[in-house]
Amino acid sequence: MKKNERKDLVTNIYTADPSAHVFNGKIYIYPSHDEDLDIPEDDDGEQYVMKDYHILSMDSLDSECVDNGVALSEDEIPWVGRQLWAPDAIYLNGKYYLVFPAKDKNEIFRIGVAESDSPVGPFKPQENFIEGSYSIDPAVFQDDDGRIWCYNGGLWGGQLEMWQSGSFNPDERRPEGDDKALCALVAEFKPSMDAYVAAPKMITVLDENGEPLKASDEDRRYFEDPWMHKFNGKYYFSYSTGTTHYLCYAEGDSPEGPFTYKGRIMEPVIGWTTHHSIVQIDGEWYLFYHDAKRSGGCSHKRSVKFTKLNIAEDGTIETIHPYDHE
Ligand code: FUB
Repeated sequence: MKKNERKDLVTNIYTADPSAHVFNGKIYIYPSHDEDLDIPEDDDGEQYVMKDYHILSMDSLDSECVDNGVALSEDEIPWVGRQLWAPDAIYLNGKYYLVFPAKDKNEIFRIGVAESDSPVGPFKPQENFIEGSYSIDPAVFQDDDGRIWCYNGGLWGGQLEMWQSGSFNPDERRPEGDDKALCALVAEFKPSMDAYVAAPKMITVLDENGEPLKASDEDRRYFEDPWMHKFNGKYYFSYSTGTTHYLCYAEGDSPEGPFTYKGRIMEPVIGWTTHHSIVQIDGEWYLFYHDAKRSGGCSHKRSVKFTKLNIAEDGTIETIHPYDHE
């Protein structure tokens, strides 16, 4: 195992939702910053009070992880009300873009973008959120043809159910039973990273019979935390099942899907949420994730870590049991 493998990468603050990337040969991790506050938990995620972003970096997986300090805070973003949740980042044409969700001043989750000349910020936010964006957990993927896709969406506190009619309705019913499960949204970013090309569309995960997963299929259906990686020309969409706490993946032939369910990437971690990213470093694949072990299981005081991911030639991912080395 690598020196830092499956260990908390930093302990000076709580961090969650790690989106890892390699820029110029160095590893950068774009996490949420969990506040060390005692707040009762609820299904709307009121306990996830995050006010700023800190970018983490490592020269290699064996190096110490550095907290580069505040890169962007909520009071610097004109459109934001509160709750800076799980971000991602992308490097394009000499600029680093931080893509993040937050509630606007009307308490509606939107996706925003901020830019910097440095991978660790400080990031300068755009004046407004991305028009047509909603819900949480953006993951940005640039395909080999240069097109930039944004996956995002989360149930419950992530508000995805509230948009089923096409506009925001906080009283919308949650799909249940044999209803088709909701899934992540996908939208293409313009290369300027200040607008979508078209309105987001909902992707579909199919079962082994080619049928869309149902809302009752909580072991397999999407809840939050989308990610995309490409392997041997296929697209692998991975996500958290939320209520059942698995990281799962599905395979497809296009970045917009549909995807067919393939299996589990990781069994549940300590804490309610599970959230990840998948990145290739020096020819090997790694899973970045978080757990709440250090805080004794407090779901909103999490710590990011990584572990090796074994992917077979046909794209099959070996399931990780997060504590089997202990
Ligand atoms: O960190 C706040 C929320 O918790 C994220 O947006 C979800 O993915 C879950 O990890």
